[in-house]
Amino acid sequence: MRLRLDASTHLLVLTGAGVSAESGIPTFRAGGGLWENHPIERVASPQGFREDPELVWRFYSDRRRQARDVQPNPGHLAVAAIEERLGDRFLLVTQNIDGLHRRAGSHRMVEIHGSLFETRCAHCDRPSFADDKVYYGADVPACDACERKGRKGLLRPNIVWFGEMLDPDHMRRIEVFMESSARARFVFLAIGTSGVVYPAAGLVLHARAAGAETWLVNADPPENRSAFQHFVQGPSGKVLPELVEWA
Ligand code: BV8
Repeated sequence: MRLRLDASTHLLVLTGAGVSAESGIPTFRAGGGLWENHPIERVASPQGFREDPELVWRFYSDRRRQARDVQPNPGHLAVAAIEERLGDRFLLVTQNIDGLHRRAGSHRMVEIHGSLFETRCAHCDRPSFADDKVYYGADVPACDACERKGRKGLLRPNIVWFGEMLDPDHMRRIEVFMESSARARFVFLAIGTSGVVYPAAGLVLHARAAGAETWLVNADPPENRSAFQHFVQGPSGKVLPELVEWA
């Protein structure tokens, strides 16, 4: 089954960990997934960070090192090539924090769960900053802006943890794109996501309400499979380069 696109199509793409699997980054919920050696709440939640910031920095340092050492795969490149053709009628929303879409050439992108290669302070509102350092052992990085004010502030990855709100500007950008697409031919394409984590997993329903034709490319049927009109089963690195038929 092929997805027909033409220059007037508005396309919203949502990706999850599955699109990075063929680059060698383990997904979250597959066997041997990232979280199997750590309970979620211990490494991807504010309380986990409060209780054991060293463990959390070791977990994310491992992921920084891993993401740095792998390459984007043909699935990432195919998504960037579609953006090239559609321009401002395209928006990519990714749940992934690994930076591989950006390295594959994606620009019109919202990283709704944050970025592995950015750090911010857990206590003050200093802007987040680019950071690819890996922190191991007891040296949990401290915020120098807090120190200058005589306060203690710990740095943390600029990532959205469970129980934390997503960036309202990100959600607004997605909403505006959906509104502007409602009057055109609007396609929503999800790739490599288990449809478990909200609000990302609910985007397909908002897109349908805005009149979108809904497509899913996934290795196996996910939780919210029934929300999609079209389901192409297979690895995204193989399916995506052949999926689109340009009119
Ligand atoms: C929020 C950053 C308001 C960290 C992540 C009870 C019911 C419903 C919702 C909730 C609930 N209790 C709490 C909630 C809300 C919660 C939530 O949804 N929990 C779930 C677990 C039930 N959501 C939140 O907390 C969000 N915030 O709602 O704020 C609020 C506030 C307070 C209280 C309540 C609400 C914040 C969510 C963000 C969490 N942060 N990431 C990090 O990355 O370390 S989520 C994390 O999961 C990643 O971002 C990941 O991307 C995301 C989703 O997972 P997937 O990407 O889908 O990956 P997964 O492994 O699951 O699936 C991969 C898929 O790919 C599989 O289907 C597989 O078959 C497929 N695949 C594999 N290989 C391939 C492939 N497909 C194609 N090709 C291949 N080669």
